[in-house]
Amino acid sequence: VRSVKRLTLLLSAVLLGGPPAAAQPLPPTSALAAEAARTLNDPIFPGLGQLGLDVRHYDVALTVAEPGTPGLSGSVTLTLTATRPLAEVRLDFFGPTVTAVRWNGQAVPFRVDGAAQKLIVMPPTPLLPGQEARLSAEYQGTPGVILDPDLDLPVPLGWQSVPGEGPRAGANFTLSEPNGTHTFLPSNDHPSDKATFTTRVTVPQGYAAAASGLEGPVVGGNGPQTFVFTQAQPIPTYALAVHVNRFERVTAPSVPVGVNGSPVVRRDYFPVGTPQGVRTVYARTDEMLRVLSEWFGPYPFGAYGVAVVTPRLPALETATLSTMPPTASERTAVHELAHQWFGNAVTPAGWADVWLSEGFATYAELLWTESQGGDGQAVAARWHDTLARGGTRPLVAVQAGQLFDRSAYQRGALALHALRAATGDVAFRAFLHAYTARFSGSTLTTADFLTFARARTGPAGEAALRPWAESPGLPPLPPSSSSR
Ligand code: MET
Repeated sequence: VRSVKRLTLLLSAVLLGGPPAAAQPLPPTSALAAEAARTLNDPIFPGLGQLGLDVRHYDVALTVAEPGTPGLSGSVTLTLTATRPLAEVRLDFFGPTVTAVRWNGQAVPFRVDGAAQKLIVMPPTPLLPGQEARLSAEYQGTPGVILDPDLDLPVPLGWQSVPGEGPRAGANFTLSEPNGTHTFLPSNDHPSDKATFTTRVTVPQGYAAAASGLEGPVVGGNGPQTFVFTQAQPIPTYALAVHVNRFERVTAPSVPVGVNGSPVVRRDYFPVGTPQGVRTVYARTDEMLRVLSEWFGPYPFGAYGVAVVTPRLPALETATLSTMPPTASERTAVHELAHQWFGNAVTPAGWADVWLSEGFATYAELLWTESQGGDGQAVAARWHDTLARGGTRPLVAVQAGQLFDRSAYQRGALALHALRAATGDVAFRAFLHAYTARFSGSTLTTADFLTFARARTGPAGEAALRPWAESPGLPPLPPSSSSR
């Protein structure tokens, strides 16, 4: 989430058992620029994605035979369409050895370009706009490790393995934002190409799997069991959760805050032996769902809860099932829940716009503080102080090291505080509801956001946002809106 940065790099490498022996050190993201001509040309990650490719659905099957070790075998079927003719499909992949690829059921040639992190598939005839195809890939072995020197994060991204120790069972899980999903899944690994997922995870007896979406019946008896999950609303690839552990699955009554008051299924996954103090952080999730849905509009998915992990990593808002370290606070719990609206349902079109996720999730911390009788303006003033002392930048990021910095988080949040101060609480709430209704299930840029704000809140709303979006300096602290 924040605070834990480079210092914990070594620590996490130790906790995670270090990168698997087979892993190659990665070139910096910038070295992948040559790939950019055929990619989505994201200014921060020029190598990611394929121009013209639209993945609609991933049907993923993963088998984890020895939890806590990095190895896995996988098979995925992608439902594809294209917006321009594609003579080859270039999926992001830095994963295990690919053993077979099929196109609409028929074996087709493929190659893996490790330097570009691509699985390149040659269909029998080009995929044309308006056509749909099914691409299946099978793979087995050790996922890659993405420890990007350009990205200021304390953790290798993607498929995580935590060896068992003493009473603690071995575990695996995904921690992929921004670009780790393609360590274990061939994918169009960019937030602009959201998709739905079916995730089937096969684990040894005694283990449980959890993943994004609603859980179906468990398949298998004595011996390995397969857990199946359906994520029916599109999400960005980095938000896919997969967890394997000896879990206690704790359910609670559903909360009627979904679209048209539909019930949101509540379940949390705690590793067996999780101390009560760690579980207590999530005791008020139902109230958080109510408070945030009043501000933001209906909760966008069918379920919510957390999966707790044992390493002290950053928390991540994996869809319907946030991934939480044992050290997470209630503030972090609110932050990750808010990302279900902002990040997972309403998604930045590229990594430069990540403040549209982090700024909104940070602002939710202030809204929660106020709902509990606390002083929101004092929270805003602390953020402003932090930026005044530590420096700041315009909201659109220009390099990887800025993605999770205080400007993405606190400056992004203060931009929303400024909009609220300019419009008043009633109009601000109406704006947030309209915003999630308009962009849920899709993506937008910062420019789209400013255009939408102007359309909904008028020139005054846009004028309040502009300096936060664009000024190189720090605009003044917005006043409390409760005075209006
Ligand atoms: N999006 C995360 C957050 O909640 C940060 C992820 S860092 C891998 O702040």
